[in-house]
Amino acid sequence: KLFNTALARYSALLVGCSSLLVGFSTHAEQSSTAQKPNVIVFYVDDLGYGDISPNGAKGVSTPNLDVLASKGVSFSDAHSTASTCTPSRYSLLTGEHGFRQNAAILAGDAPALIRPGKATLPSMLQKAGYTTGVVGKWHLGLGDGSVDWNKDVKPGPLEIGFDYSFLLPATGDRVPTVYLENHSVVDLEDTDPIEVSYDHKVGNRPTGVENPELLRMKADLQHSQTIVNGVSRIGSMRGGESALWVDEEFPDVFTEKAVNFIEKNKEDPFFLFFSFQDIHVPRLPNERFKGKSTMGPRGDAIVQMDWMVGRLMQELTTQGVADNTLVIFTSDNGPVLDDGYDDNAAEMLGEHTPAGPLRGGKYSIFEGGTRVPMIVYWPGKTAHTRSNALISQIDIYASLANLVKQPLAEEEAIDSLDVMDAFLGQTQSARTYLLEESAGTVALRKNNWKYIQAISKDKGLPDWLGNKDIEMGFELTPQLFDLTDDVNEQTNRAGQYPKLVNALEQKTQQLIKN
Ligand code: NG6
Ligand code: CA
Repeated sequence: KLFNTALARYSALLVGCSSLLVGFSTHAEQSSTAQKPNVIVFYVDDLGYGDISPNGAKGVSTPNLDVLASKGVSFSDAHSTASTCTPSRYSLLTGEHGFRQNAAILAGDAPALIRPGKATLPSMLQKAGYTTGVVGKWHLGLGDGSVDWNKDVKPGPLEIGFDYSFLLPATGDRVPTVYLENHSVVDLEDTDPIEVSYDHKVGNRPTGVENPELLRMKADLQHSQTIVNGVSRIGSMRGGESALWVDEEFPDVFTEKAVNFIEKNKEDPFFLFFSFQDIHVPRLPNERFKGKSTMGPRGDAIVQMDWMVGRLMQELTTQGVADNTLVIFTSDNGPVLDDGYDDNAAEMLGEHTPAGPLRGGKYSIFEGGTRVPMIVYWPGKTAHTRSNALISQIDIYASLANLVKQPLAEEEAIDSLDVMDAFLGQTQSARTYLLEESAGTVALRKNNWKYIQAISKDKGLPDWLGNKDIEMGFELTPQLFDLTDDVNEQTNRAGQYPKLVNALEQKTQQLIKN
């Protein structure tokens, strides 16, 4: 297992050397001469492959991403590891598949999933001399089991490698609906302590179930508990009135925190994980973005997200660090229209296809679940190109480690490969094999083959997804697609290629074991 990983890292290194021989300047060469670059990961929530202009969006325009794509590398086959948030984020930050830790969508009061002592992308960068920060959505759990929001909330990001954190603790649709800066809830008053529960009602704030007349947006049953800012949420919360967030302020609050972080750390190399609430539900864009797309709140949230990217890119220039900053823009999973609130996302779609040419989306094991937008830009270092390299966010860890010359321990980032040359657009070859995950089910890409494991009989759709328009892609028999001429995964060729199915099943099992 370890040998394989080492071998893969070594061969990726050889690719780097050979490109050096033919006269490319590689990252290895650059980092010995240049200062270590700042790194920003823009991590959008639930943004589909087709949701941005560079990938053909119709109902919305994203001018700031157009600029990024016109200068950097824009990928057509880049993946999150999973089709939901928590496992994807887990993989990005640990270089390890979510299923190794049974990572599933977490409640808003779940304990920290990445435990102190675990090597992480930010802790690796800290060792390499970086100052590290996370701003935005977390959704990786906090605390040790029964988190007390009125005391120091830990362990959290600061215990696993971040020097600074400003968080939305779980998701926009989950309580507690407060910001957490480092260990403390922002603007909390001692006289009004917070209590959160995911199994019974606490306090007497109105709920969506009891007072639907107070709602600005209709919601399904799971999203019909405590009402905050006119929107019912998942989970129950009392107290913390002075600390409650206002959803419409997210774009300004989060960009301001990020601006401050950049300003404070511009002299040293920094790593910023900028994790959007957009375009997750509830979609409540700021007034100035309302009506800026033809698709209602979901499209307007995309415009807002694009503005935030532009705002921070501009700040890099203002602070004089743009030329030395490596920017990675991507999403945690594919798109979803109805995710619990009635905001007309499906009705207002028009010609727009959120997953582009792909089948499925968020929650799905089809390509639309994990194949997401990715743009990488590092002035003067990235090629200006579109790349069809098969690439995974899980590889950011080992690739950056090599870039900053930080050796990895044997048990560190075990699923991560150094494919920095592919990230920089210097080669179009990255992975041969890539695992995709959805609710514990896995699929394997081998180049353009896509193999989806059969699910066992007892494992059907999770109840709460049953009545939604979501194609999970789960079948009781194996599925095999040839994406070369069937990127929409329509024709199951498993019956035609039994030997290949068998080989891909063996390979899947081997990779899962690692
Ligand atoms: C689901 C929620 C959904 C969303 C998702 C997490 C229900 C019915 N649905 O459980 O609305 O919050 O969790 O999304 O409760 S993710 O992008 O963070 O994975
Ligand atoms: Ca998500």
